[in-house]
Amino acid sequence: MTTSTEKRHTVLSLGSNLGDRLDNLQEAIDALFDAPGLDFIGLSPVYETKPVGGPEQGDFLNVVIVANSRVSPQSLLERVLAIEESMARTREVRWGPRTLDIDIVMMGDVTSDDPDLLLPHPRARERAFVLRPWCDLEPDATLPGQGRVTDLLPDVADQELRRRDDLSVQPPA
Ligand code: PH2
Ligand code: MG
Ligand code: MG
Repeated sequence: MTTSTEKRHTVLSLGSNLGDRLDNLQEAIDALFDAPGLDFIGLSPVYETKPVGGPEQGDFLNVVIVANSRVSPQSLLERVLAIEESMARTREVRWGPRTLDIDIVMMGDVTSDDPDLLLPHPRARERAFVLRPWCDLEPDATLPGQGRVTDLLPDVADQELRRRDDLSVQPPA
């Protein structure tokens, strides 16, 4: 499916609604770029967002990261799962509360129908907590196969979220 040297424009969505949410996001950002193969491009503002789907639960903090990936989708997925695990994420309830969730939204032109790694992410277009911060970071972004992010935003306008300019996470050290 991939070679390891090609660079792919990669978009990640991070969310937390348990524990110290901002700290969780920062820890994940630092861990993601700890190993070689992922080159940081940019980080969105922090958004506080009402939970979409799942049981009754607290509000999330969400951010979007853009990077160049020189690792394969499978290898990036392994990195993501290892970070989620190291941060003691529990996965008991689908779409339930979590200390940290990292979703790979897209990786260049990669398409994957592996159920463990669907690419581009099939629900990204339905989620304001992905589209809104992504659009702040990359106003001209396109979700492959779905169109421009600015054009997808009106469809999720009913989802409650607010930009928290009083909160910030730092680019990876
Ligand atoms: N993640 C989910 C389900 N629902 N809602 C918000 N606001 N933010 C999330 O990150 C989120 C969600 C599943 O990963
Ligand atoms: Mg998710
Ligand atoms: Mg996930």
